[in-house]
Amino acid sequence: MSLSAKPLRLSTTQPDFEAQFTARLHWSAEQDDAIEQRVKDILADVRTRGDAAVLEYTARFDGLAAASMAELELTAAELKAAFDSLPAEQRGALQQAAARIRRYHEWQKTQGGETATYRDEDGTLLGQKVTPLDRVGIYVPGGKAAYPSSVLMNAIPAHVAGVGEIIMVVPTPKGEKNPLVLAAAHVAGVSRAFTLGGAQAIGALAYGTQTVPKVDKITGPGNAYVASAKKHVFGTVGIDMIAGPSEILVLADGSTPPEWVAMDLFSQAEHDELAQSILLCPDAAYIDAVQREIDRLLPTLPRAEIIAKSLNGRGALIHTRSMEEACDISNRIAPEHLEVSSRDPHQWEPLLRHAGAIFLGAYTSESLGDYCAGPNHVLPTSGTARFSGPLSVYDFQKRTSLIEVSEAGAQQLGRIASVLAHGEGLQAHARAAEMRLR
Ligand code: HSO
Ligand code: ZN
Repeated sequence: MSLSAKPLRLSTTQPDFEAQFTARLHWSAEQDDAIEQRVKDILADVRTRGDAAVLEYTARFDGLAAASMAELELTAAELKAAFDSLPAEQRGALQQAAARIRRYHEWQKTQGGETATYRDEDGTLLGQKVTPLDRVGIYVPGGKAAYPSSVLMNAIPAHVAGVGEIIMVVPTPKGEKNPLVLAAAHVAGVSRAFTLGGAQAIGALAYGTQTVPKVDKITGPGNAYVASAKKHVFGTVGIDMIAGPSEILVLADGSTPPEWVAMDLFSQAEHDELAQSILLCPDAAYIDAVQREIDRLLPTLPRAEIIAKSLNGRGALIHTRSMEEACDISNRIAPEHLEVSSRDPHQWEPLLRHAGAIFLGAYTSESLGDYCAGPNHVLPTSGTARFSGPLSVYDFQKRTSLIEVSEAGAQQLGRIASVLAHGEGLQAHARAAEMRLR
């Protein structure tokens, strides 16, 4: 079988561009009512029966029979042993990646992640106190999407934020553990870990069981069941976001070797048949060159089949009138990852407003960001970068307002509050303010 990958070729000058472009972008998480109902049932069952329910679902769905929850807990010694068992090269790479991710998030914490106050002229103190969450749960997918890098990207910001306890859950169908995932948990400072997955794991974290402690927030990606369960428990606990398939948009001026761009498009396509890779470029000959590299390189990749499905179904190579127009289109897409593959990326960066992460210049392959540049790789997808940003230390903290009104301040504020309270018909409010007037 010979595979081929032909992303949809479009030009912004063609008359039906808008229609074609919109159709290609369209993606919505299929709302499967059957899944919804099963998830609700599982959550309700875990809530009432706790460990017993979790054990039953784990045996049924993961083929992992355990007599007690203790058997499903990964001890700190086991995580460390997994780390020690790795080849030195992998241990080193995990540690170096972790150190860079930690450094970045430590810096991030100094950028608005700390308690701060100011005083009015009359001595009134105002500000916000920042405190970490007590306990968070991190969901790590199993199977084909088991990413040790995602363990680092979720657990390290939590650790840096000062979260007291980090509980990791990871499905291990048939009990097959992924040593790199366990090792990453060791490196990232996970407090406790369980071989649990699916809606039952989300339920255990959200409601707590006899063995699994109840957390305050759950982060991390998962399949349709996990996504649905996270939506249902939101409100009982916090959640990070609901992640869709991975996306990359490359904005190219034609100065980067086309094979680099082709491989970058592949790098997100290989995640998922539904992943989206798009090239925007004002140079038609360069787009031809990228397509030639796609043809040449595709057969060399083990995941060629997934890549081909992703590129044929959702990929696009778009010829634009100019780099400025390419920036406009990129803003409309609001991609998860945006590479500015240009000789002068800083010329274009100010025009780019919506993206999960922007990778500047030919050397900044998106894959470096996935593993070790330092910023978080958990990013908003499906256009949600219009209103949200990367997972961060701020997701593992909360803010509490601080207010200390001085005697002088109470005179001025008391008059304002009194007027507004009377206006709202709230006598006790008004008098509480008035009593403090001299
Ligand atoms: N690109 C993915 C993250 C990842 N890539 C993990 C490789 N491993 C997030 O969109
Ligand atoms: Zn990736």
